[in-house]
Amino acid sequence: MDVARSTPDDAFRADVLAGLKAPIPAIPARWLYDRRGSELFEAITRLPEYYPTRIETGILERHAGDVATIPGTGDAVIAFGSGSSTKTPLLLRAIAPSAYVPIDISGEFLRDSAAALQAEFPALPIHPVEADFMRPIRLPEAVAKMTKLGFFPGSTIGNLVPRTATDLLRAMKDTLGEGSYLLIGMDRIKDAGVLLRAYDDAAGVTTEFNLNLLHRINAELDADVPVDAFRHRAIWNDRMSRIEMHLEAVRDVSFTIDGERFAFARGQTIHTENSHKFGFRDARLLLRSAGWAVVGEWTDHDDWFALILAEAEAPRFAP
Ligand code: AVI
Repeated sequence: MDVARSTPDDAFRADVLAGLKAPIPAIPARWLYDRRGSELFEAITRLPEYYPTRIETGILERHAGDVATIPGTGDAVIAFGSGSSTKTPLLLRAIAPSAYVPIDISGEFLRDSAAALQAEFPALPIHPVEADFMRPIRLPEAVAKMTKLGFFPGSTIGNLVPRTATDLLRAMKDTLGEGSYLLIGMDRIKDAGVLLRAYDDAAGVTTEFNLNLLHRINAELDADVPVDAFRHRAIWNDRMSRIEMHLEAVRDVSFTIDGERFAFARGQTIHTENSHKFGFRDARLLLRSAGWAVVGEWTDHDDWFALILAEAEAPRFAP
């Protein structure tokens, strides 16, 4: 018997078609990260204008040892995402955990990065979990009784709107359990010029990253989007405290995707990503709204980026 199954392709098609028909056209940012998109994002992290990776790595170099001194942050490190090849080793070296659990929805990334880490830490038990961490996850039996430190660097939390960010932080709390800790990177609100340069670099790598979404639509869906009819735009939305990435039509344009016709007038945009930035209190309020109490915070000398340690609070009666 044939069983109807929805594939990632179906989800991509459905998101693109629905997103382009929406009153404010938008495509979920996760579709930016195919193989080429992930390579381009890696290239972005090395750009001179893109400060978050460099600064967060510096904070970890200076302060991972401070995290290790807090009791209960020692037994198992649970990484949400495959882990970064520089940041994760810095944390593992400082914490010296008894186990490491990377969680990622992409089995391929997970296996590659786990193998690379195993080579660097041959004695460390690594238990990769292929799963979507937006939902609570049952962790491997081997770490069930261990104290847990979740790790979510990169200010990836900023790519979610606050309502979804709260859902994710709650799911992380359910996954890790009461009394566990979360070490999370959050990018600060700062001068708009600095932010705009970080998301619209002189070498044009972020332009290529954004336009790659249109190439992906043409390659994977039955589509004929003229990529040269769009340009990358980064906007600082002060009211929402976020950088927005858009693809803006540079002329009137029409195209077909999967047999459906779309028309964009010159100047109309497709919203492709948000990157929220957080003031000192914003970060704490977001974490608190999901049951995480901040117990430590480390920043760089310009206060451009924060690495925050939070503890999963037990529910309590409140007035
Ligand atoms: C993955 N994420 C944290 C990046 C950011 O800064 O929001 C994605 C990115 N988009 C353009 N440049 C970087």
